[in-house]
Amino acid sequence: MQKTGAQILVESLLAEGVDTIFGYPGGVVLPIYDVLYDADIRHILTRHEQGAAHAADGYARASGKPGVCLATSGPGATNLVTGIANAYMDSVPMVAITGQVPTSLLGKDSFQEADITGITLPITKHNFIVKDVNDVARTVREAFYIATSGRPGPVLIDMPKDVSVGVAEYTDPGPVQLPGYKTNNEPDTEQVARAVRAIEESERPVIYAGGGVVSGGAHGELLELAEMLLMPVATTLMGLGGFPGNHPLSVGMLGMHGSKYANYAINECDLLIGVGVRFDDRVTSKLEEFAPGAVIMHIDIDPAEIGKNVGVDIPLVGDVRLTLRKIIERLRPRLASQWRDKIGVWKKEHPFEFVENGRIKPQEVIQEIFNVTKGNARITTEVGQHQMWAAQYYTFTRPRTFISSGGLGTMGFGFPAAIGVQVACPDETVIDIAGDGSIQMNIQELATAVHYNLPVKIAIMNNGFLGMVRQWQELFYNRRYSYTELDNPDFVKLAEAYGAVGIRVSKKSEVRPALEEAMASAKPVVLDFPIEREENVYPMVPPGEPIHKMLG
Ligand SMILES: Cc1ncc(C[n+]2csc(CCOP(=O)(O)OP(=O)(O)O)c2C)c(N)n1
Repeated sequence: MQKTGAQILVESLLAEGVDTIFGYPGGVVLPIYDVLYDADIRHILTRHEQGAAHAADGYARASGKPGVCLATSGPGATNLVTGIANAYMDSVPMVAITGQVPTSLLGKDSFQEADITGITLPITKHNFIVKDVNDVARTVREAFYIATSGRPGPVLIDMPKDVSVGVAEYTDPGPVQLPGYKTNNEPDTEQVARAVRAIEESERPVIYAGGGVVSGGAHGELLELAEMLLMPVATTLMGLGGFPGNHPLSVGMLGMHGSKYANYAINECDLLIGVGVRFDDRVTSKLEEFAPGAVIMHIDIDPAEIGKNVGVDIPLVGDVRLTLRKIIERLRPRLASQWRDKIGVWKKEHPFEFVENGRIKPQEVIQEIFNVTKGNARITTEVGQHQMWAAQYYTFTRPRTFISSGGLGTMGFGFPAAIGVQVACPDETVIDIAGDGSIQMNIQELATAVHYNLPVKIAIMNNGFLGMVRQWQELFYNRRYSYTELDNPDFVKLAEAYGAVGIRVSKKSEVRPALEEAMASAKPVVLDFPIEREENVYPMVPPGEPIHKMLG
């Protein structure tokens, strides 16, 4: 049957199992919106395209399914850019669809024209401009395949208006055939054998687990491997929840604001097993002194990651879950118990610490959020000190429960992401732990949350500063607080103006009841916690120092 490009697009999305799109309309996507009017897909109208991209990202991270966002050409498309880059840096499967001016107007500086495939080339796994309506169905199939296979990532489809209104026969394009695109799922048998030998020979092994464990669904295998040899497990920010934070073998997060015991363990280990990690500089700090005495093993599905930042002795390119399984099958259990005992002592001697002084402390607020939710909430964060406190003081025991902008560090991510998470998990408690600076970057999405009855909670750690930047100014710029002090709106009134609930907490004794009230509410709630203005995040590895040399 003959169909328009827009109809074929929507049918193709349905064929990929898409049930939700986050988007914002405009002139050249009107044909697509017209089809969506009665399609069996839920469209969430955000208040900014950046919000749509982050919501699709949050939806994908929480559900494991690809997130889909849709925007018009020109400014609509460029407003998606930060969200696409964010998904790219954190390897999140996403399909972004943009409208484009008609093919006859391309390259003529036409109204609302932007070369979005050119702009997003370095921040997408792949992108397409569809110039023939006969290619729509196949392009959508390929886009979803590329976004979700191998190392996941965002794929963009640019749809010129004449393609959306053009007509063609709709037939299912069948299985994807991309001879130039290969994923490396099976690890090399010889390398697996080397890995097993190295693990069996090591006295002081440490596992360093990243976002690849979460996105690769390898948490079960990771737990099994760690328990077989009593190996301590450190995670990156992205890896939180990939290993239960309350497990005796967990040493929590490593790196710049990681635990002291995780960083000491990395410094003294003789074997470092990186699983689905990038050896990011926030983790390694001074590269020459990172894990100085260790044989380095790296398991990753993306061969381009191996050796990118550190020299790797034992590379294992393959699906993380499959590779761990192959290692487990060959490994003989043997317990590195002396090493475990040593780490146990570090854990006792160097816990996370803060000074209690009767005022509202962000660390305590986060502990209370953990207590009130019994650790069962899905937590998103913005970027800054509050993000690090959330990582340090909330214990994540399940994958896909901590959702944060790791690679790009995008302020304004957490709240729209929380909207996407709440859409994906309607029966769960979703909380955005925010800073007063970050929340103002996408606060307009309160209207979205209210409109769709999404009971997302926002807990603002309000220090009247761009806190993380202020902390660096305090420590490294002689307290010269250049443009980091904030005059904030009244967040309670702002919440109410949007139709949400606003709660201000002025005393420590009110923290718990306020949180209980918020969790019991069926509405979006903004909680304003005035915290100490100059509270710092510790421990901290100063930039350029080796990771075992921490302040605080
Ligand atoms: C879009 C964007 N702009 C600037 C930055 C740089 N930056 C990192 S943390 C931070 C301060 C965040 O302040 P706030 O949200 O109030 O959180 P706090 O650190 O006080 O918890 C800034 C400006 C960023 N990460 N993202």
